[in-house]
Amino acid sequence: MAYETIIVEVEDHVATLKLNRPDALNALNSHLLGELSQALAEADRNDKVRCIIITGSQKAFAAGADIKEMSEKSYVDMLMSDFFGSESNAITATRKPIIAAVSGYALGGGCELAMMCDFIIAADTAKFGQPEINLGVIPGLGGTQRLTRFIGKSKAMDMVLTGRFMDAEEAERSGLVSRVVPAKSLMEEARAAADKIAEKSMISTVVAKEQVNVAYEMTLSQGLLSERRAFHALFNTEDQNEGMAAFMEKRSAQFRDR
Ligand code: CO8
Repeated sequence: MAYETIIVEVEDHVATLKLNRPDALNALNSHLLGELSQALAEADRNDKVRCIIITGSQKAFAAGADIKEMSEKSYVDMLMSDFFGSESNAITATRKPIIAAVSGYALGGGCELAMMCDFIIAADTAKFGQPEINLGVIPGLGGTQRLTRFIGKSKAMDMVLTGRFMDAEEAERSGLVSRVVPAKSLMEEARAAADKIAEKSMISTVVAKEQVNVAYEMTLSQGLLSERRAFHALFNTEDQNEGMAAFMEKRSAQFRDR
């Protein structure tokens, strides 16, 4: 399907979704987030796709929600449309792994979109921030919640209350991103990570993603039980037989998602 605000490329087992509003530094408006949700749902349904990358341009992953779109809205408009509610739910409902490949600005909703992905690979040019306080509002897509879980209260308060930007090195040191790579090799590194993920059994990949996310929603004892039961259940798959047999036979596993 053709989109206006994102470019979708499926190559081998990886779908790359590139945010494409260059004149607005990829600001997230309803149209873009609607298309992104649709493209993610499509990638989730496509049996060929085993991993997804969301990226932006060199200058901006996304410089936030579109301030021009929001500026005229009233409380009632926001409430009654549940502004960006269904789109953000659709993004986090994606079952396949999503890597955010971030170069340049990831601000406000852009930083929050990156945090909705499963992990973030940052170019050394990346800048993260929650500057909504400068607009007289607060983060609305997870910046007070996910960011606090990622980097802890003190740094999250610092970012959210001052609106300052964090560079890639600080973001890695703080646990916001999983790795920092030179800007010129960002897509190559993201692609290599996606290819690695694509080699695994899709069954254990989907279950692993679910279980890491369980850690954000449950107590430790509930989470550990959930993980153990999911682990037990994987012993009902051909891919578990194959993975363990391949180890013992000193060959690489040929997973068939069964
Ligand atoms: N929204 C709309 N347009 C934008 C945005 C944005 N967030 N960011 C940049 N643009 C536009 C600019 O207006 C400009 O367009 P034009 O040429 O037509 O004036 C173009 O992109 C280029 O931007 P700049 O000229 O400003 O580029 P600079 O290199 O000088 O500056 C910055 C880059 C520092 C990134 C600067 O553009 C900036 O500060 N942008 C705004 C950052 C920001 O405040 N982001 C937070 C937005 S609010 C938000 O994200 C809330 C999310 C929660 C939603 C909740 C739903 C429930």
